[in-house]
Amino acid sequence: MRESASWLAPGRVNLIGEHTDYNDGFVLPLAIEYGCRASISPGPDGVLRFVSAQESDPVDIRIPALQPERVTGWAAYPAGVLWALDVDLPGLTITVDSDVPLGAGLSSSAALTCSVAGAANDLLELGLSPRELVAVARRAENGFVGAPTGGMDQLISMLGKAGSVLFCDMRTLDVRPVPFTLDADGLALLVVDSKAPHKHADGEYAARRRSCERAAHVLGVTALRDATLSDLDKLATDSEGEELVKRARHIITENQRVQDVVALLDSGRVREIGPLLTASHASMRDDFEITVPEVDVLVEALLGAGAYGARMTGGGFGGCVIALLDADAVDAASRAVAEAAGARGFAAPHAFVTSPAAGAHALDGSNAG
Ligand code: GAF
Repeated sequence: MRESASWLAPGRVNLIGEHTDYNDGFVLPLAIEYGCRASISPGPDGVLRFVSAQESDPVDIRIPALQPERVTGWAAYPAGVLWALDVDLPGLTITVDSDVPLGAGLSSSAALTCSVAGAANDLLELGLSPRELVAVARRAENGFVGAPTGGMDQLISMLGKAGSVLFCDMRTLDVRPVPFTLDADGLALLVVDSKAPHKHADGEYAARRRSCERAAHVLGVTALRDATLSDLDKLATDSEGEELVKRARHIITENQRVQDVVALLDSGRVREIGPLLTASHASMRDDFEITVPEVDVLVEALLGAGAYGARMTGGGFGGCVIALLDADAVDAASRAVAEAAGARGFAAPHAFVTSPAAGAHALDGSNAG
């Protein structure tokens, strides 16, 4: 075992492809410059000690108690990673410090799990590949924390590339970086955190997943990735027909939009992706029903301020909106969202420009030993 190991893993925004990951579909996320730094070193005998710069008290877990559903709160995420490694563990101290805004839909949890997975892999000299670490981080969230999420967030946090969005096939887990350097075109990607409270987000996420699985089952396909618009009539006869048609229509059209955006980016026609981003938002609002008034208002304000396209990003029910716009329109757009939210009595949004950052990596100076 080494003396210590430290990793940094980023949060993400998703350019397009929402709720398609657990339908074996396509996503196009980018890592952002906010991330979580995890340092791990040998700790007290038989104990895993979790310390967070964002929490007042450390959490101690005796190693035999490292079992799904026995750990709650923020420490369940890093604890889940150590559980998912499935190795005999010594006592360890795990220290984390994150600047990914919490509850904003920017994947603070993947930043946490991926940074801990990387640091633990180095400290314990396990030799796992980045892809194996993605699987560990995902197992932590699905199998230990109990969140039925789809895998996009861990994939981009671990494999993100500076200057590129990552085109991911969530069936094969093949990924391809697609250059996304907006500066050169005088463009910017603006992220606006609605600060809307996440109401019932966990239950609604699980409900959307169940509807998609049911729709796939009714159609006799492995996942909605395999369905087409001409299949929708077959869903209409199910007892939940109206809802299944809407949910499936979002997934089918969203998978197509991701591929259309990739084709446009590949041919350098960046501004032309705007209408596809906005169509994605309409589909999430009207068919998948995962937006809330706080984010719909922001999208309208951004389009009114001249954005080429705008959409909610992430799991939904609050969180962030992204917009593609001219770099010199950023200030006016930021003022427009503040005014629009204020006029409706919503929380003051927080806007920042982002660009694709690097994925998870070891930090210099760690791994001594
Ligand atoms: C959340 C989940 F964690 C992802 O797996 C994905 O489903 C996303 O919501 C929606 O696209 O971030």
